[in-house]
Amino acid sequence: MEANTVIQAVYEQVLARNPGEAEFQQAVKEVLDCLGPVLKKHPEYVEAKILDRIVEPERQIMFRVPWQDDKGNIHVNRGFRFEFNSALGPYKGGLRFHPTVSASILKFLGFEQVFKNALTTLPMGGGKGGSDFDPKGKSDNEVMRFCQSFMTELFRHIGPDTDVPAGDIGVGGREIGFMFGQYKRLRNEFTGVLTGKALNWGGSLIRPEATGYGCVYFAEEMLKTRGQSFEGKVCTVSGSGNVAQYTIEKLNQLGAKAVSLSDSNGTIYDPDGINTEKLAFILNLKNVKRGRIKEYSDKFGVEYLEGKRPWGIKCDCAFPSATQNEIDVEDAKTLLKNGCTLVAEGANMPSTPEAINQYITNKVLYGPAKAANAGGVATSGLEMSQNSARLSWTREEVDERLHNIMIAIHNQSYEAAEEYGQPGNLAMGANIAGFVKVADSMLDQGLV
Ligand code: NDP
Ligand code: 2IT
Repeated sequence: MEANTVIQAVYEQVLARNPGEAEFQQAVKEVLDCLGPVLKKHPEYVEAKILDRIVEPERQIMFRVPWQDDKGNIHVNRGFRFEFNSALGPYKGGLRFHPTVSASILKFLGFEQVFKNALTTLPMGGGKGGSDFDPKGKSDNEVMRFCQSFMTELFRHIGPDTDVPAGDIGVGGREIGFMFGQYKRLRNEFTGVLTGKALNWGGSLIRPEATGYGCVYFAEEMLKTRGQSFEGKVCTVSGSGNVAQYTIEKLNQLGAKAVSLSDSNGTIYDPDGINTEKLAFILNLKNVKRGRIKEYSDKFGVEYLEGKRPWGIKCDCAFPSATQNEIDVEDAKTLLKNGCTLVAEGANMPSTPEAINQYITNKVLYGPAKAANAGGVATSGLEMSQNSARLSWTREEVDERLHNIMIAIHNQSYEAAEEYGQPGNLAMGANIAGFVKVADSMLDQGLV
């Protein structure tokens, strides 16, 4: 069968089997659309039905999570883990706690994770999980009771050689701690079953910084291909959580000026730049006080754009670091009109397909999520290595490994794009490089 006919048939099967799951369908289409030339070159993938197999999670787990709030009221949330692909190693990927979490959201994230993890050069399969639980406005005790209940079911499905979850939206150091404690109690084992742990008990230096730092390292490689650096570049950043915070820290270190942050209520615009002192305020506001970004504008007297995202602000480089589909085609056109020449995705799937088209046709330096934000999971992989060896590396050692991994991901994506006839198209290059590694491993392992 002709490559495009195969791809179309697989896509139609995905639509039929996953009705109404718009985000999952979007993520699958974005990858499939890049694979035509690969199937032409590798008829063995078609023969072995690699595409049909790769779009179907190996295992899907869905469970009830009952918990009690501080007043004694009972709540029931839904818990999930999608164990997508284990061709390269144990399932690996974060847990998201957010009211919008659904099978569609977690399947899109799990699917993306498979190729992202392949690009990291480390031995990790792909998975994703989470819950529609909303940590906002909950006390520490409520979050702890929820995490304990969630792990009381999840523990039987995971393990350091089986499936190793980590953080994502709404899951940071606090939640990882509560879940690790419960896992240890249920199994009577101290193992590296979760990553993003605190430093005292098995965490890795640089893991908190890794996604943001990695995204900026990746963007720096893109700039280098045009003989440029970050010195003096004006950058917009969305979100104000883990990824946004450390993206700004690294941009500052490299001489750029980050001028925005946001949350789901609005955006702050600070034309003087979010310097070290202001960033320290954000870390305390978001990670300790768990407040809203508006408080930044009250404190530093800058503009607050209620209900708006940062894409109307003039910039050289944009770092979407909040959530999926946060840049639509109109936002992309506005970015281009204002002279933006680089988009590096800290968030997963932050750009709609039409926005991506704008970047590609206008030769924007575009770092797709599965390449640009892979530094987080890569450093989780480094945390797993340190746990297995029962030792910890210095900050400098982990940072250097992270930096080299981001350079390697850029090079693999760049080279695959050239090899398959679309030089400079890193979205295509990343999809192909990640896919080929997983597909070859699936072939090696027989019909599983
Ligand atoms: P956090 O929970 O630390 O922060 C999330 C930020 O995004 C908050 O500012 C939040 O605002 C905002 N946000 C979340 N959902 C929405 C929404 N629906 N609309 C508008 N704003 C929203 O998460 P992370 O920083 O860890 O994750 C951010 C993105 O990066 C996600 O796409 C995640 O998948 C991705 N990512 C994370 C990695 C990691 O290691 N943590 C690794 C790779 C990718 P509010 O407080 O109002 O909800
Ligand atoms: O999307 C992602 O890559 C993450 N949330 C990090 C996953 C991990 O296992 O560190």
